[in-house]
Amino acid sequence: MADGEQVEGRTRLRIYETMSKIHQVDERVRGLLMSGKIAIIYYSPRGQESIPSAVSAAMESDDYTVTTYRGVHDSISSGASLDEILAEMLGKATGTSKGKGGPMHLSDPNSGLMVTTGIVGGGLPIANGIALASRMKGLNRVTVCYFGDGSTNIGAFHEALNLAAVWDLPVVFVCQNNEYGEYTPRRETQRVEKISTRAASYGIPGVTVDGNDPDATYLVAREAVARARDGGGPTLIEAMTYRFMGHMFGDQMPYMPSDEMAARVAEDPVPKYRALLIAEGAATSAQLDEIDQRLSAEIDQAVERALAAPMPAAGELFTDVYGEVPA
Ligand SMILES: Cc1ncc(C[n+]2csc(CCOP(=O)(O)OP(=O)(O)O)c2C)c(N)n1
Ligand SMILES: [Mg+2]
Repeated sequence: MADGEQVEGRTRLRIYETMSKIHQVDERVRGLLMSGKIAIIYYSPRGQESIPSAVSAAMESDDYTVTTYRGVHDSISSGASLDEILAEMLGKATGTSKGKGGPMHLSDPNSGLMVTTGIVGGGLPIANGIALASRMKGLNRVTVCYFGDGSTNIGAFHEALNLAAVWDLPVVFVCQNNEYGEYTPRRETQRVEKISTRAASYGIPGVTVDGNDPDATYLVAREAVARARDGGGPTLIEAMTYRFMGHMFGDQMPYMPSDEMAARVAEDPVPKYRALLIAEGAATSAQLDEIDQRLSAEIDQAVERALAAPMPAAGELFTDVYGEVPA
């Protein structure tokens, strides 16, 4: 990345649009939960919108995404259909996996959203496999694998980084470091200051970036994606961020200091990026309002369709589960 390089206006608008979409979808989902209209397990990505919005702007549309239970932001960024994402979260027949996956298992291979896993650290070895398959098939697609800071204490993280390094796999490992794993602050489970330093153990580049700065994140991701595509192997990106809603919906967050939370919420990446784009003349406030309103209408319709969609029929229980339905 060239020092002081500016991100193109078009790319910045695309990033803003994805951030706004994630933000608004999250608000709708939490609204439905609070009103009791739906009852699902939900891990809000609120506060982390910027990371996949920026990273996906550096990807090609047929590149692959692997993510976790806290992954609705990553899924939206991957380009998967919002209708299908929402329907799957509600267990409906019109969802990405016809309602059999649920909120923790969103996958839509047609749009490159390959895996969402609830197994902490479980996505990394799978990302390696997808990257290897892409290379063997000569597809030249890059796999972006998102995971949390807590995942970097799991053996699979270390094994996957090592294997990706020795095989020069076209993977970009993106750690969304939100400073907490479930109900435990990171400093109680790791001695390393920066998770990116762990890349040195495997001989690959490791970069820490402010994940709530979309421009900086985009530039770092663009370099890592290009390196992976050109056969240069994997990169570990540590994108610094914060969770505004705790671990899962309903978390009262007693273990998160309120002054720490207040300071981070004051730096909310969504309004901050909006203000930056306006201040730098990259967009007018009317232009951004128009984007927000268009998305709002789209999301309302997608929510209505997901709510109205049918549940899977009982007779579908074994469809897509077994090659041959057991007697
Ligand atoms: C292998 C495994 N161990 C433990 C858990 C329980 N668990 C679920 S989420 C979580 C915290 C993970 O933290 P992090 O990787 O930082 O992701 P975040 O939730 O902050 O996005 C844990 C320990 C799990 N799902 N899988
Ligand atoms: Mg975390």
